[in-house]
Amino acid sequence: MTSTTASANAGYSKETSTLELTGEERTTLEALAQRLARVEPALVDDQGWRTRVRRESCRVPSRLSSALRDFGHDAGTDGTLTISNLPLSAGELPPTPAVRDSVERAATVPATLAMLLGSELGAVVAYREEKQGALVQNVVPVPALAESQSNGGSVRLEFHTENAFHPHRPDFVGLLCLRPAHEDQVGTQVASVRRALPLIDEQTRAVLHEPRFLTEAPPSFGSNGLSDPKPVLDGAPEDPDICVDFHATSGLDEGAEKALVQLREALWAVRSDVVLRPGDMIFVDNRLVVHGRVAFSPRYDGNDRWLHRVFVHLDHRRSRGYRPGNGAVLL
Ligand SMILES: O=C(O)CCC(=O)C(=O)O
Ligand SMILES: [Fe+2]
Repeated sequence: MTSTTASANAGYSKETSTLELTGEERTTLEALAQRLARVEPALVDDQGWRTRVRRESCRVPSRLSSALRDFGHDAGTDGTLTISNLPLSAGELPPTPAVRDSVERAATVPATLAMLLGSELGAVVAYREEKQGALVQNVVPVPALAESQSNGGSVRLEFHTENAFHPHRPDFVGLLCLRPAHEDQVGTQVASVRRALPLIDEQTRAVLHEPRFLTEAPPSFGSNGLSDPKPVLDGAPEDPDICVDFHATSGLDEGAEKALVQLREALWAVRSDVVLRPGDMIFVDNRLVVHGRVAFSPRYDGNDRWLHRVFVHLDHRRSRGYRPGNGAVLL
């Protein structure tokens, strides 16, 4: 299902994409994922297994492959692609993990699906200092992290570009829902700079394009603090990329701080809440869209919200200097 929305005339695709698999497509994809999940050693982070998945990702149903290719070429006004009716059976899931740095190393059917879709879009990568460098990560509430600005938290998660401090941040972030939240309404929040830009005045846009902003790296990345000064908007003035983390980015001067406040207000005004249900996977273009999450109340009873997350790069070669041994894990 593809719906068309109005947008500023900046020459980019105006499509907002959602794709619901038919019963037949779901069955085809299920057979493919089940077959790959049995390929030895059936470990997501094993290079041989990943190569096999990448080679076979072209076998996903053709409408899905086309949607991913179109999205990778130009993510549209909203910069997201949501695929629904993926073959997941919530009944067969183990309890939701509730520990820090939880990851999925085994090639389960859901992990295989996340890898298949991510591989059809580009190169699935991870970061060594984050979630043990695992390619498929669990987004689950963790008691010790409840108040933190991390995906293990349950307070409101501020809008952010994923790994905004990193020179090779992901091009896309994929979130596959395995189990919904208790209230069934915890929303991932997304806001596209393509929608927000018309709400920002010319002068403020110019400030956002200047290298007057610092973004803090998490201590786990071995940083001694801050990035070099960078712009928050970059590229074509009428259709820029965005890179900002409203928890970690600050302006170097009062004008830059004010511009950040305006940017956040504009993004807030155009945000949408996406309530993921089991079998939904959203891909967010991390160059156009900031994401966050509303606050929620986990119970830590094994039935909490559970997502798998993958990161995708469009050009694997570009990050080679950050990938020891030419693997999939960046420093
Ligand atoms: O929980 C969510 O919906 C999003 C969390 C998040 O920002 C992430 O996992 O990168
Ligand atoms: Fe995130």
